[in-house]
Amino acid sequence: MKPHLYQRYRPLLKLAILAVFVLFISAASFAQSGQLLSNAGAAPIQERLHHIAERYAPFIYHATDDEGGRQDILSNIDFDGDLVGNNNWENFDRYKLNPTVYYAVLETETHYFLSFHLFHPRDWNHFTIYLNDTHENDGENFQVVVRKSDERVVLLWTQAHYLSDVYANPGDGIKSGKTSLDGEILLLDDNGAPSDSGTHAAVFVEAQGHGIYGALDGDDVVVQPDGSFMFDDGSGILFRAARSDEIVEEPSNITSGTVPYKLDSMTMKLWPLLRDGQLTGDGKLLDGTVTYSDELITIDLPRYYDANRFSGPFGHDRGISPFALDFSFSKPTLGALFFNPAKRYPEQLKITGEWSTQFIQYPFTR
Ligand SMILES: [Ca+2]
Ligand SMILES: [Ca+2]
Ligand SMILES: [Ca+2]
Ligand SMILES: [Ca+2]
Repeated sequence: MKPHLYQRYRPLLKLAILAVFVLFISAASFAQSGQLLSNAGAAPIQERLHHIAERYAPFIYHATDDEGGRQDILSNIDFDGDLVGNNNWENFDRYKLNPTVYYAVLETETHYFLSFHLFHPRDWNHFTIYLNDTHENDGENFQVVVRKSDERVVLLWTQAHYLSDVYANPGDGIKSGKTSLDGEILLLDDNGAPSDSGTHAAVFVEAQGHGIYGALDGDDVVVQPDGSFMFDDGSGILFRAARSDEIVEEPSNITSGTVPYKLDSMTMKLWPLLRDGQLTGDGKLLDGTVTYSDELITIDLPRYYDANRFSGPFGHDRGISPFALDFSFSKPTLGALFFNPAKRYPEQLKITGEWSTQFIQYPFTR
């Protein structure tokens, strides 16, 4: 009796299933194993006070999701080679990221104000319910204030999901006012060890949603006296400014370790484009304009990154723009902490001691 067809061809069928399986696995590993295109971003630019940004460059303790953690790596805003926002969710899977911290420094007679911006191509989670809980492009900001007379970091302001927190240490002349202080600042020396005279403020960044907080706010990260550190959820990376001979590139280990970042000037790279109207609108990098105006500047201020991925009823444009710094996220003061922090802080906090409101070489002029 002839064997049943199935019996007869079973070895062949097995072979075919095996071949399909092998193809599938190799396709999956092809996609995952570094077949990404090189990072296509432009080289960083330095501004006049770059040395101040280096001296006070923050230590960023960034929690990472141990499964989708590549989405928690700091990126440059033009990783895919353009300053277009609405292709970034898609291009995230195509290009390598380049850990970058954007900065802008303002100077008065008495203080330096250092604005920092962190960017990720995706604000994400494992199961979106499309209520703007995930979105294309993610930006969050923070700011460090340095007293020039004793070169001390006296204030840290951080942004998380359109809200913000303020931190200052006792004895530095900054107390709660209309806005209450949320805690103290963890200061680190150049090696990342806690030190009262350290010049590097430490911040914590959440996985997935990427909100920023002072490192002492909660138990998310613990930094030991020797500079070693541990994340409460286990998985996370310390990003710190690159030293002179270090290469900056996307890390292969996304769950632990220390990764260098490069500093790139917003004042040099983004401000001229914003000023000239080339940065804002559908199809550009940023969108969602409101007007910010004070005695120094009147500007159409973009609140968000531009995007086109459906993410919920509040619209596609969600990630916070690098210029949208203030105690709240509403008009007309949004932008005040970026363009006029020397005026804005005394409106919200009690500040004693020297405090000039006159900027030196104010760069945001037309
Ligand atoms: Ca892009
Ligand atoms: Ca898109
Ligand atoms: Ca976010
Ligand atoms: Ca838009």
